[in-house]
Amino acid sequence: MKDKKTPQANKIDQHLVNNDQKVMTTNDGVPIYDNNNTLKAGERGPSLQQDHIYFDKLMHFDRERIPERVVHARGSGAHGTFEATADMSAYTTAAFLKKGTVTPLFTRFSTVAGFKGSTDLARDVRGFSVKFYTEEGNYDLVGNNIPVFFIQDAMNFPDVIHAVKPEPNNEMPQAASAHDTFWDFISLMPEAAHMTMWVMSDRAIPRSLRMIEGFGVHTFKFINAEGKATFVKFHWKPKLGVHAVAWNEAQKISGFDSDFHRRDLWEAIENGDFPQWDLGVQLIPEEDEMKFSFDLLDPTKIVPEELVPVQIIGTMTLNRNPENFFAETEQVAFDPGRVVPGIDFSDDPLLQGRVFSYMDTQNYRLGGPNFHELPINRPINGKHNNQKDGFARMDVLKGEVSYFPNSKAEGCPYHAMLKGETGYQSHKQPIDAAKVRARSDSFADHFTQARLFFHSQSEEEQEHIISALSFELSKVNDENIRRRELAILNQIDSTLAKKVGDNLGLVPPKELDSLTLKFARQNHPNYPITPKKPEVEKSEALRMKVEEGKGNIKTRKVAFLLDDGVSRASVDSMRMALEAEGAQAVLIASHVGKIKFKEGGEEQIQHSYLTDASVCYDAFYTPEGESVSKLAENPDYLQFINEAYRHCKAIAFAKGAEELAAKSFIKKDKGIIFESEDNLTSDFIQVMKRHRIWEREKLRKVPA
Ligand code: HDD
Repeated sequence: MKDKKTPQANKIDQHLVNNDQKVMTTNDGVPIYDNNNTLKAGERGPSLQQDHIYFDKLMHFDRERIPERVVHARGSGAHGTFEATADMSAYTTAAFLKKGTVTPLFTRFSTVAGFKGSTDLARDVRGFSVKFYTEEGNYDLVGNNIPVFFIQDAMNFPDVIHAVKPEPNNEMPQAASAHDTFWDFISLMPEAAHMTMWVMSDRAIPRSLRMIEGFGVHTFKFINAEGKATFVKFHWKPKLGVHAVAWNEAQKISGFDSDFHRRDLWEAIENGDFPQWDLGVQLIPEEDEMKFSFDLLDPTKIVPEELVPVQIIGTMTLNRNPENFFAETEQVAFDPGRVVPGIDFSDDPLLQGRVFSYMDTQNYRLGGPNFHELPINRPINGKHNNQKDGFARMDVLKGEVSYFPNSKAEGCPYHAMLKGETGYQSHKQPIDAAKVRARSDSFADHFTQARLFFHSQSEEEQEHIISALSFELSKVNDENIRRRELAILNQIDSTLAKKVGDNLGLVPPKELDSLTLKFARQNHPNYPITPKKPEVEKSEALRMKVEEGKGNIKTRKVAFLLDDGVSRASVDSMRMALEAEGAQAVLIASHVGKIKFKEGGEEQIQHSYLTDASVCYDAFYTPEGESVSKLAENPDYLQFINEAYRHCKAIAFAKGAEELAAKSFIKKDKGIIFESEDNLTSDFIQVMKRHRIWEREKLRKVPA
């Protein structure tokens, strides 16, 4: 499975360059004799202008960087496949959704605000883009891990991005929304209220890219063979569950390993632990368009799963890392406008605007109109048209004809209708309207679903949202902005607003700020408009918390904290139990290289207290042996377990190692496993399945 070559992989393989046993050449293939010295007039003399070998090398080097993506610059990608598992033919003609079809794909995950080299653990939305290389051309599903967006109309996109990116005068802060301009904008845009709740929730600090959901966000349309449309919402559901880290932990991971998510994805795929997501759809008949309390075209709204259930229609597996980051992950060009027959756009004004922006940005970022010819972007069924020339054209068009209609090439390439074949046909949606720049009042309910989200969270998740908002707004300098946002929070939930207000030393205003109202009334002159009664007031599907007895520990990283003299038996019994559940044991000692066991024998290890930190692991185990007395004197070890305790992780101690807990801030709770009191391996695994003991946070905070 690991090396399974899909048709897309074969396309890329044609361009792979293998330097094994090859002499180094210039870009024209001339063998290079000396790659160390420029051409000079004498050994100590000036360099000569005729050094074409040096110029060839530097000219290329000087042009190695291309503009990074204006948003979603930081990302990681992988190849994989999608297998359709349900019969969707009643709704769509899309060939890749025919039951049993396996389609190659490339997926790129990203953060939004940070630059290309910024930390993976920023509090931010995660991009979730999938390019399906279908038999009918490329289909791009360019979504996020949050099912709604900040704004309703594409016209505001540059504004929200300018507000969240580093401020233009001093280019600070990097990859962070905790600053004045972001909250200034958000507090003037009540339509952002719902997305704000999501982005302040644990969804914005995932444990792994393999543990995020994905959403198409907008309502799209499926079109069937009769030309009938059905509204559709897309969902990706990760097989590993949805999990987050703690905020204090996220900040520290950013220092210890700012590639944390990229590394996690890469290593999982290298190890053969292929991440998988089910693709789900919510289907809404066209006739039901106006049936809901919210507008289906409004990208700040979800369709609650209790109202329209998600049906699983296939599975994505990521099973191959890119050969070359730049050629594939950087040059891949996603575009929500790339749709295949059977899929069409709804009139969501954000989606409509996106259809222009992506093609435009790729033309700029990838240097012209031939970016489709880059190996990662090529459709597997080939492309045939009369488009030609332009910068970096790679295809060599044969013959004298580059126009249509023609007789000289027998009308080829012909358009499908000429031979009565099917091709892409847009949904024949009737339109009879006046041209206006305006917004429908059906988009004016900004708080009902923000409330739905907040009220659907567990108590711990709600506390995290309150802390996140308090953190962010504390970093805002302008008190008017803080107050304006508190007024918005007060419209969502008064306890939420009060708790955040207490942390800011402010009483939340009852009414929306006059400036917020002024801007809202530009879209809706009668704002605020009484909202319709929602169909659903709480949705289990919006929670991340893992229920007792559910979840799994596959691919979780467990740190074995030890030193020379550790008992091999104590290490191996736990290691076997964890590996049987698909988790990984990582041995950490005061030095890398060989560690010596109490029973004799050695093992080569890669990690030490110098190189690693507790924040990069899911759970902790201290085996017994002569190592225990060494760890008792090791402040790095104590830092490991104190921090693990603070971040609500499972921590286990073998019988002879339990005394170490007394040296730390740890107090026994159900996440602390003592071999003398608990069933060491099975209780440890059981606690890890719940991901975190979040309740510990409330009961006891410790310095770490
Ligand atoms: Fe966007 C990139 C997702 C609204 C304009 N967007 C980009 C990427 C993702 C999204 C995942 C990264 C693609 C990759 O991995 O290469 N964007 C979204 C979602 C949105 C959204 C889910 C709302 C539902 N975006 C949006 C709007 C506009 C853009 C309204 C402009 C009108 N987005 C862009 C862009 C980017 C982009 C400027 C930057 C790099 C790129 O396209 O390829 O065109």
